[in-house]
Amino acid sequence: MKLLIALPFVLLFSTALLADNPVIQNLYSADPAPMVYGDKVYLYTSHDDDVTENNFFTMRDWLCYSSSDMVNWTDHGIVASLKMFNWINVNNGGWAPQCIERDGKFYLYVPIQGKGIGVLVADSPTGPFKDPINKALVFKSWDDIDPTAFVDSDGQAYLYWGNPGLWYVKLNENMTSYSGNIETIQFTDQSFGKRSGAADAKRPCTYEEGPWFYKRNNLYYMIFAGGPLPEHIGYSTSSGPTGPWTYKGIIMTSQQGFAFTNHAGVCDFKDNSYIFYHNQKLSNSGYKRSVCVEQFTYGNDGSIPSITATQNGPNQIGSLNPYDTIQAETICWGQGVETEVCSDGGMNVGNIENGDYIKVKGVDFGAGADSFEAKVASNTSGGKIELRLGSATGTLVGTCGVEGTG
Ligand code: FUB
Repeated sequence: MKLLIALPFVLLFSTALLADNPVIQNLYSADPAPMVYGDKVYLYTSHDDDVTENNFFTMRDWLCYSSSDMVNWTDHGIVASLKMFNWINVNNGGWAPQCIERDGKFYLYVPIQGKGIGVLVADSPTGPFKDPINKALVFKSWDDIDPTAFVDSDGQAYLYWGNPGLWYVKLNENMTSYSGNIETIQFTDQSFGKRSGAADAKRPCTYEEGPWFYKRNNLYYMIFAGGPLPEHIGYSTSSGPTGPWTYKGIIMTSQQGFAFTNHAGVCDFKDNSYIFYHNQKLSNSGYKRSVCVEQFTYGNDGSIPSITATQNGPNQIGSLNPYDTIQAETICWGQGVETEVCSDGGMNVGNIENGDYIKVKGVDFGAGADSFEAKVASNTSGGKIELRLGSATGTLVGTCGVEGTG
């Protein structure tokens, strides 16, 4: 566990139902893309900068988090950035990502707004990622954003993407090239929903952007952000990977998101189903969004119910074992702290000031604990970490003194 300590600070072991949404509190995250691998969900997100330039999206890199219980999330920091692409020279436009695994390699598909879709590859879900092709994987126009990839059971992989159109290619087995043409999905009210308000040739139905493509029980799903603005989340299904698509309705209404965009990622994990989305709850700005998650249950016919955005988020799966080494940057809810790259490797929690806290949820102390160890440094005169139960003013169960270490 690594903490850079400044002043008294509270580590909170919570059993109480405090807000767990948004999932990430120390920075702005958007466009969630979950990937289940091993016994964890990896959550890739885009990253809205704290400082918005030109009153538009200001996005330069992509983040990764992981969880084995859906409420405590470990911060893996920035795993990819625009700087990794030598064929562009831009400092903005890192929009909605998706990472998928194939044969032990991890492929991160990212749009670089206005420049096409790039692909990065790594040997682990958290990187290091590298650009294996040194060019855009696809590029037609501005419309090439929001990639979603899926490997079907017959081994054929697909990449869908687009705003305001929806296109796909068949990816080759290497996942970094494709065969055949870029195909265009034809929109009708029956396939992607009748648009309320003005429809035009470019936006004839509800589909706007943010496709999320997967198969479950032999039914193919296309989740998408629908218009008009503010966006809602809708979905269509098909019996085949390339359609024909049948519109199935709205999953999350536009009133649920409170941002002018929304963007969904869906996964099954440990027998539960989850939808990730984003809102502007922490900023009140559509350019400073935050990722949230809800649990849901599919209908027997594969339908997705209408989902309400909540503050509490999903139920915890199992409990957190405090006798394992827990990274400090494993957080259910944090206040005041920041995470950063640690000079010892990995990440650490820093910028800690008096009264800041981290909540970790559902900690199982078993028969009880005698001691607490932390790996710490302080460039002030030190401080103390207080361990409290239930809330930041809850029962004090331990105090860890920290010397100034320089
Ligand atoms: O995050 C930038 C853009 O906003 C995404 O590419 C869209 O899906 C929308 O969320």
